[in-house]
Amino acid sequence: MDSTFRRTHPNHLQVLKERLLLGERVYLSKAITLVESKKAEDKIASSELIDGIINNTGKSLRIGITGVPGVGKSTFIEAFGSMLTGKGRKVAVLSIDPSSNRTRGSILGDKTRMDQLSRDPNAFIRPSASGSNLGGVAQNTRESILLCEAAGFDIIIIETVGVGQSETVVKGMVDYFLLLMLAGGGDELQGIKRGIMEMADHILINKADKENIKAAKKAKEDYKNAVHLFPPNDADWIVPVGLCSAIEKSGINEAWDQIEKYEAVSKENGWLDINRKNQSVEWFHERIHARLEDSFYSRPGIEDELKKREELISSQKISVRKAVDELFS
Ligand SMILES: Nc1nc2c(ncn2[C@@H]2O[C@H](COP(=O)(O)OP(=O)(O)O)[C@@H](O)[C@H]2O)c(=O)[nH]1
Ligand SMILES: [Mg+2]
Repeated sequence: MDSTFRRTHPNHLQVLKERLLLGERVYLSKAITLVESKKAEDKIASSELIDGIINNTGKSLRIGITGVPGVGKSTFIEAFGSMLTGKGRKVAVLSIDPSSNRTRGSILGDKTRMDQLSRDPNAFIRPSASGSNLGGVAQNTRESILLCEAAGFDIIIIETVGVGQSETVVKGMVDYFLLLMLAGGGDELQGIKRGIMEMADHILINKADKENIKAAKKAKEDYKNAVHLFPPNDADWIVPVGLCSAIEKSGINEAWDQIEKYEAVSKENGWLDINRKNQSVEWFHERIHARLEDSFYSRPGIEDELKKREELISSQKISVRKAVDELFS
Protein backbone atom coordinates (compact mmCIF):
# COMPACT_ATOMS: atom_id res chain seq x y z
CA MET A 1 0.00 0.00 0.00
CA ASP A 2 1.54 3.31 -0.98
CA SER A 3 1.51 6.52 0.98
CA THR A 4 -0.85 8.20 -1.52
CA PHE A 5 -3.51 5.71 -0.57
CA ARG A 6 -2.93 6.52 3.06
CA ARG A 7 -3.04 10.29 2.59
CA THR A 8 -6.20 10.33 0.51
CA HIS A 9 -8.03 7.97 2.87
CA PRO A 10 -7.73 9.01 6.49
CA ASN A 11 -9.60 5.85 7.46
CA HIS A 12 -7.54 3.76 5.10
CA LEU A 13 -7.47 0.77 7.38
CA GLN A 14 -11.23 0.75 7.87
CA VAL A 15 -11.76 1.11 4.12
CA LEU A 16 -9.28 -1.63 3.44
CA LYS A 17 -11.01 -3.93 5.89
CA GLU A 18 -14.51 -3.26 4.55
CA ARG A 19 -13.55 -3.74 0.91
CA LEU A 20 -11.56 -6.84 1.78
CA LEU A 21 -14.56 -8.35 3.54
CA LEU A 22 -16.63 -7.57 0.45
CA GLY A 23 -14.26 -9.82 -1.45
CA GLU A 24 -12.73 -7.15 -3.66
CA ARG A 25 -9.57 -8.63 -5.05
CA VAL A 26 -7.80 -5.28 -5.47
CA TYR A 27 -8.16 -4.70 -1.75
CA LEU A 28 -7.10 -8.23 -0.97
CA SER A 29 -3.93 -7.48 -2.91
CA LYS A 30 -3.38 -4.27 -1.00
CA ALA A 31 -3.94 -6.07 2.29
CA ILE A 32 -1.36 -8.73 1.42
CA THR A 33 1.12 -6.04 0.42
CA LEU A 34 0.51 -4.41 3.79
CA VAL A 35 1.22 -7.57 5.81
CA GLU A 36 4.32 -8.25 3.72
CA SER A 37 5.69 -4.77 4.40
CA LYS A 38 8.71 -4.46 6.66
CA LYS A 39 7.96 -0.85 7.65
CA ALA A 40 7.25 -0.38 11.35
CA GLU A 41 4.05 1.65 10.76
CA ASP A 42 2.76 -0.98 8.33
CA LYS A 43 3.43 -3.70 10.88
CA ILE A 44 1.21 -1.92 13.37
CA ALA A 45 -1.51 -1.49 10.76
CA SER A 46 -1.18 -5.16 9.75
CA SER A 47 -1.74 -6.32 13.30
CA GLU A 48 -4.84 -4.20 13.55
CA LEU A 49 -6.14 -5.46 10.23
CA ILE A 50 -5.54 -9.15 11.00
CA ASP A 51 -7.07 -8.69 14.40
CA GLY A 52 -10.12 -7.07 12.85
CA ILE A 53 -10.80 -9.89 10.40
CA ILE A 54 -9.89 -12.89 12.52
CA ASN A 55 -13.55 -13.85 13.06
CA ASN A 56 -14.01 -14.07 9.30
CA THR A 57 -11.24 -16.62 8.82
CA GLY A 58 -10.82 -20.37 9.03
CA LYS A 59 -13.67 -21.43 6.78
CA SER A 60 -11.66 -22.52 3.78
CA LEU A 61 -9.98 -25.76 2.91
CA ARG A 62 -6.23 -25.12 2.75
CA ILE A 63 -4.37 -27.31 0.29
CA GLY A 64 -0.59 -27.42 -0.14
CA ILE A 65 0.85 -28.61 -3.44
CA THR A 66 4.44 -29.67 -3.73
CA GLY A 67 6.79 -31.54 -6.07
CA VAL A 68 10.06 -30.90 -7.86
CA PRO A 69 10.28 -27.92 -10.23
CA GLY A 70 8.88 -28.93 -13.60
CA VAL A 71 6.58 -31.66 -12.27
CA GLY A 72 3.62 -29.54 -13.33
CA LYS A 73 2.38 -27.85 -10.16
CA SER A 74 1.36 -24.60 -11.82
CA THR A 75 -0.26 -26.41 -14.76
CA PHE A 76 -2.10 -28.66 -12.31
CA ILE A 77 -3.33 -25.69 -10.27
CA GLU A 78 -4.61 -24.05 -13.45
CA ALA A 79 -6.71 -27.13 -14.29
CA PHE A 80 -7.69 -27.94 -10.71
CA GLY A 81 -8.54 -24.34 -9.80
CA SER A 82 -10.63 -23.83 -12.93
CA MET A 83 -12.52 -27.05 -12.20
CA LEU A 84 -13.29 -25.71 -8.73
CA THR A 85 -14.43 -22.26 -9.83
CA GLY A 86 -16.62 -24.14 -12.32
CA LYS A 87 -18.28 -25.73 -9.30
CA GLY A 88 -18.90 -22.29 -7.82
CA ARG A 89 -15.97 -22.29 -5.42
CA LYS A 90 -13.72 -19.28 -4.89
CA VAL A 91 -10.07 -20.23 -5.25
CA ALA A 92 -7.02 -18.36 -4.01
CA VAL A 93 -3.53 -19.45 -5.03
CA LEU A 94 -0.50 -18.34 -3.03
CA SER A 95 3.02 -19.50 -3.60
CA ILE A 96 5.83 -19.83 -1.16
CA ASP A 97 9.39 -19.41 -2.27
CA PRO A 98 12.24 -19.18 0.18
CA SER A 99 14.89 -18.40 -2.43
CA SER A 100 16.20 -14.86 -2.30
CA ASN A 101 17.62 -14.59 -5.79
CA ARG A 102 14.54 -15.46 -7.74
CA THR A 103 13.96 -13.15 -10.63
CA ARG A 104 10.77 -11.33 -11.31
CA GLY A 105 10.79 -13.09 -14.68
CA SER A 106 10.16 -16.53 -13.29
CA ILE A 107 7.32 -15.21 -11.17
CA LEU A 108 5.67 -13.92 -14.32
CA GLY A 109 6.46 -17.22 -15.98
CA ASP A 110 4.42 -18.94 -13.30
CA LYS A 111 1.61 -16.57 -13.77
CA THR A 112 1.30 -17.30 -17.48
CA ARG A 113 0.94 -21.01 -16.67
CA MET A 114 -2.23 -20.02 -14.85
CA ASP A 115 -3.57 -17.98 -17.69
CA GLN A 116 -7.16 -19.10 -17.48
CA LEU A 117 -7.25 -18.93 -13.69
CA SER A 118 -5.70 -15.47 -13.56
CA ARG A 119 -8.57 -14.15 -15.70
CA ASP A 120 -11.21 -15.97 -13.66
CA PRO A 121 -13.28 -13.58 -11.50
CA ASN A 122 -13.61 -16.30 -8.84
CA ALA A 123 -9.89 -16.85 -8.53
CA PHE A 124 -7.08 -14.87 -6.98
CA ILE A 125 -3.43 -15.56 -7.69
CA ARG A 126 -0.64 -14.07 -5.67
CA PRO A 127 2.84 -15.40 -6.41
CA SER A 128 4.67 -12.94 -4.25
CA ALA A 129 5.82 -14.36 -0.94
CA SER A 130 9.53 -14.82 -1.37
CA GLY A 131 12.66 -13.92 0.50
CA SER A 132 15.74 -15.43 2.01
CA ASN A 133 14.23 -15.74 5.47
CA LEU A 134 11.94 -18.75 5.46
CA GLY A 135 10.38 -17.77 8.78
CA GLY A 136 9.38 -14.40 7.38
CA VAL A 137 8.01 -15.93 4.20
CA ALA A 138 5.97 -18.39 6.25
CA GLN A 139 4.59 -15.62 8.45
CA ASN A 140 3.49 -13.62 5.41
CA THR A 141 1.89 -16.63 3.77
CA ARG A 142 0.00 -17.60 6.92
CA GLU A 143 -1.42 -14.10 7.21
CA SER A 144 -2.19 -14.04 3.50
CA ILE A 145 -4.23 -17.22 3.97
CA LEU A 146 -6.29 -15.45 6.64
CA LEU A 147 -6.80 -12.43 4.39
CA CYS A 148 -7.95 -14.63 1.48
CA GLU A 149 -10.42 -16.37 3.78
CA ALA A 150 -11.75 -13.03 5.02
CA ALA A 151 -12.26 -12.07 1.39
CA GLY A 152 -14.47 -15.13 0.94
CA PHE A 153 -12.12 -17.54 -0.80
CA ASP A 154 -13.06 -21.03 0.31
CA ILE A 155 -10.29 -23.02 -1.30
CA ILE A 156 -6.75 -21.81 -0.63
CA ILE A 157 -3.96 -23.45 -2.58
CA ILE A 158 -0.34 -22.99 -1.53
CA GLU A 159 2.20 -23.91 -4.19
CA THR A 160 5.75 -24.55 -3.05
CA VAL A 161 8.13 -23.01 -5.53
CA GLY A 162 11.46 -23.45 -3.86
CA VAL A 163 12.67 -26.92 -2.98
CA GLY A 164 14.02 -28.06 0.35
CA GLN A 165 12.73 -26.58 3.56
CA SER A 166 9.58 -25.05 2.14
CA GLU A 167 7.68 -28.37 2.15
CA THR A 168 7.81 -28.64 5.93
CA VAL A 169 6.74 -25.05 6.28
CA VAL A 170 3.79 -25.49 3.93
CA LYS A 171 2.77 -28.74 5.61
CA GLY A 172 2.55 -26.71 8.82
CA MET A 173 -0.06 -24.34 7.42
CA VAL A 174 -2.41 -26.51 5.36
CA ASP A 175 -5.15 -29.07 5.94
CA TYR A 176 -4.12 -31.27 3.05
CA PHE A 177 -0.76 -31.84 1.44
CA LEU A 178 -0.67 -33.04 -2.14
CA LEU A 179 2.55 -34.32 -3.66
CA LEU A 180 2.95 -34.38 -7.42
CA MET A 181 5.43 -36.90 -8.82
CA LEU A 182 6.70 -38.04 -12.18
CA ALA A 183 6.98 -41.56 -13.49
CA GLY A 184 10.40 -43.00 -14.17
CA GLY A 185 12.25 -40.89 -11.67
CA GLY A 186 14.50 -43.70 -10.51
CA ASP A 187 15.10 -45.23 -7.13
CA GLU A 188 16.03 -42.06 -5.34
CA LEU A 189 12.47 -40.79 -5.91
CA GLN A 190 13.55 -37.81 -7.99
CA GLY A 191 15.22 -35.99 -5.18
CA ILE A 192 11.99 -36.05 -3.21
CA LYS A 193 13.10 -37.25 0.14
CA ARG A 194 11.27 -40.05 1.85
CA GLY A 195 10.34 -37.57 4.58
CA ILE A 196 8.38 -35.51 2.10
CA MET A 197 6.52 -38.57 0.86
CA GLU A 198 5.63 -39.35 4.44
CA MET A 199 4.16 -35.87 4.86
CA ALA A 200 1.87 -36.27 1.87
CA ASP A 201 -1.87 -36.85 2.23
CA HIS A 202 -2.10 -37.68 -1.46
CA ILE A 203 0.33 -38.68 -4.18
CA LEU A 204 -0.48 -37.91 -7.79
CA ILE A 205 1.67 -38.97 -10.69
CA ASN A 206 1.39 -36.17 -13.20
CA LYS A 207 2.06 -36.23 -16.94
CA ALA A 208 0.22 -39.54 -17.22
CA ASP A 209 -0.45 -38.89 -20.88
CA LYS A 210 0.67 -39.96 -24.35
CA GLU A 211 3.71 -42.26 -24.35
CA ASN A 212 4.07 -41.73 -20.62
CA ILE A 213 0.97 -43.64 -19.57
CA LYS A 214 2.52 -47.06 -19.20
CA ALA A 215 5.38 -45.78 -17.03
CA ALA A 216 2.91 -43.75 -14.97
CA LYS A 217 0.79 -46.82 -14.23
CA LYS A 218 3.88 -48.72 -13.17
CA ALA A 219 4.96 -45.81 -10.94
CA LYS A 220 1.51 -45.75 -9.38
CA GLU A 221 1.86 -49.37 -8.28
CA ASP A 222 5.38 -48.75 -6.97
CA TYR A 223 4.30 -45.74 -4.92
CA LYS A 224 1.26 -47.56 -3.64
CA ASN A 225 3.54 -50.27 -2.30
CA ALA A 226 5.87 -47.67 -0.80
CA VAL A 227 3.01 -45.85 0.92
CA HIS A 228 1.84 -49.08 2.56
CA LEU A 229 5.14 -49.30 4.38
CA PHE A 230 4.84 -45.86 5.93
CA PRO A 231 3.65 -45.49 9.49
CA PRO A 232 -0.06 -44.54 9.69
CA ASN A 233 -0.56 -40.76 9.66
CA ASP A 234 -2.26 -38.71 12.36
CA ALA A 235 -5.37 -38.20 10.29
CA ASP A 236 -6.01 -41.95 10.14
CA TRP A 237 -6.08 -41.60 6.39
CA ILE A 238 -4.86 -44.05 3.78
CA VAL A 239 -2.85 -41.96 1.35
CA PRO A 240 -4.30 -42.36 -2.14
CA VAL A 241 -1.97 -42.72 -5.09
CA GLY A 242 -3.44 -41.57 -8.40
CA LEU A 243 -2.64 -40.57 -11.93
CA CYS A 244 -3.32 -37.30 -13.67
CA SER A 245 -2.45 -35.20 -16.64
CA ALA A 246 -2.60 -31.52 -15.85
CA ILE A 247 -2.32 -30.71 -19.56
CA GLU A 248 -5.06 -33.07 -20.71
CA LYS A 249 -7.05 -32.30 -17.55
CA SER A 250 -7.52 -35.96 -16.73
CA GLY A 251 -7.56 -37.28 -13.18
CA ILE A 252 -8.38 -33.82 -11.85
CA ASN A 253 -11.96 -34.58 -10.82
CA GLU A 254 -10.87 -37.84 -9.24
CA ALA A 255 -8.25 -35.96 -7.23
CA TRP A 256 -10.91 -33.57 -5.98
CA ASP A 257 -13.18 -36.48 -5.02
CA GLN A 258 -10.41 -37.78 -2.78
CA ILE A 259 -9.85 -34.37 -1.22
CA GLU A 260 -13.55 -33.98 -0.47
CA LYS A 261 -13.52 -37.41 1.10
CA TYR A 262 -10.58 -36.40 3.26
CA GLU A 263 -12.34 -33.21 4.28
CA ALA A 264 -15.43 -35.15 5.34
CA VAL A 265 -13.46 -37.82 7.21
CA SER A 266 -11.18 -35.38 9.02
CA LYS A 267 -14.06 -33.14 10.02
CA GLU A 268 -15.92 -36.16 11.29
CA ASN A 269 -13.05 -37.56 13.33
CA GLY A 270 -11.96 -34.12 14.55
CA TRP A 271 -8.52 -34.18 12.98
CA LEU A 272 -9.04 -31.07 10.84
CA ASP A 273 -9.73 -29.05 13.94
CA ILE A 274 -6.96 -30.58 16.05
CA ASN A 275 -4.43 -30.06 13.27
CA ARG A 276 -5.35 -26.39 12.91
CA LYS A 277 -5.12 -25.81 16.64
CA ASN A 278 -1.69 -27.44 16.71
CA GLN A 279 -0.60 -25.32 13.77
CA SER A 280 -1.71 -22.11 15.48
CA VAL A 281 0.15 -22.97 18.67
CA GLU A 282 3.27 -23.78 16.65
CA TRP A 283 2.92 -20.50 14.79
CA PHE A 284 2.65 -18.66 18.10
CA HIS A 285 5.93 -20.10 19.35
CA GLU A 286 7.59 -19.51 16.02
CA ARG A 287 6.64 -15.84 16.24
CA ILE A 288 7.99 -15.54 19.77
CA HIS A 289 11.32 -16.89 18.59
CA ALA A 290 11.33 -14.50 15.65
CA ARG A 291 10.48 -11.51 17.86
CA LEU A 292 13.21 -12.37 20.33
CA GLU A 293 15.73 -12.73 17.55
CA ASP A 294 14.63 -9.44 15.98
CA SER A 295 14.86 -7.50 19.19
CA PHE A 296 18.26 -8.97 20.01
CA TYR A 297 19.86 -8.32 16.63
CA SER A 298 18.41 -4.83 16.34
CA ARG A 299 19.95 -3.64 19.61
CA PRO A 300 22.01 -0.48 19.08
CA GLY A 301 25.70 -1.28 18.69
CA ILE A 302 25.05 -5.02 18.57
CA GLU A 303 27.24 -5.57 15.51
CA ASP A 304 30.34 -4.21 17.24
CA GLU A 305 29.51 -6.12 20.39
CA LEU A 306 29.25 -9.35 18.42
CA LYS A 307 32.38 -8.73 16.38
CA LYS A 308 34.44 -8.00 19.46
CA ARG A 309 33.34 -11.24 21.09
CA GLU A 310 33.77 -13.29 17.95
CA GLU A 311 37.42 -12.25 17.95
CA LEU A 312 37.86 -13.03 21.63
CA ILE A 313 36.27 -16.44 21.11
CA SER A 314 38.41 -17.18 18.03
CA SER A 315 41.61 -16.38 19.91
CA GLN A 316 40.38 -18.40 22.90
CA LYS A 317 40.50 -15.42 25.21
CA ILE A 318 36.94 -15.96 26.39
CA SER A 319 34.56 -18.89 26.56
CA VAL A 320 31.38 -18.96 24.46
CA ARG A 321 29.38 -19.18 27.65
CA LYS A 322 31.01 -16.07 29.10
CA ALA A 323 30.54 -14.14 25.85
CA VAL A 324 26.85 -14.96 25.78
CA ASP A 325 26.42 -14.17 29.48
CA GLU A 326 27.96 -10.75 28.92
CA LEU A 327 25.51 -9.98 26.14
CA PHE A 328 22.57 -10.79 28.37
CA SER A 329 23.79 -9.29 31.61
N1 LIG B 1 2.96 -33.88 -20.96
C1 LIG B 1 2.63 -33.15 -19.92
N2 LIG B 1 3.33 -32.02 -19.64
C2 LIG B 1 2.98 -31.29 -18.57
C3 LIG B 1 1.91 -31.67 -17.72
N3 LIG B 1 1.82 -30.78 -16.73
C4 LIG B 1 2.78 -29.85 -16.92
N4 LIG B 1 3.48 -30.15 -18.04
C5 LIG B 1 4.61 -29.38 -18.60
O1 LIG B 1 5.69 -29.43 -17.69
C6 LIG B 1 6.37 -28.18 -17.65
C7 LIG B 1 6.45 -27.65 -16.23
O2 LIG B 1 5.17 -27.33 -15.78
P1 LIG B 1 4.89 -26.33 -14.56
O3 LIG B 1 3.42 -26.36 -14.32
O4 LIG B 1 5.51 -25.01 -14.78
O5 LIG B 1 5.68 -27.08 -13.38
P2 LIG B 1 6.04 -26.55 -11.90
O6 LIG B 1 7.45 -26.07 -11.94
O7 LIG B 1 5.92 -27.76 -11.03
O8 LIG B 1 5.07 -25.48 -11.54
C8 LIG B 1 5.62 -27.26 -18.61
O9 LIG B 1 6.27 -27.26 -19.85
C9 LIG B 1 4.27 -27.90 -18.71
O10 LIG B 1 3.64 -27.63 -19.95
C10 LIG B 1 1.17 -32.87 -18.05
O11 LIG B 1 0.23 -33.29 -17.39
N5 LIG B 1 1.59 -33.56 -19.16
MG1 LIG C 1 5.24 -23.49 -10.80
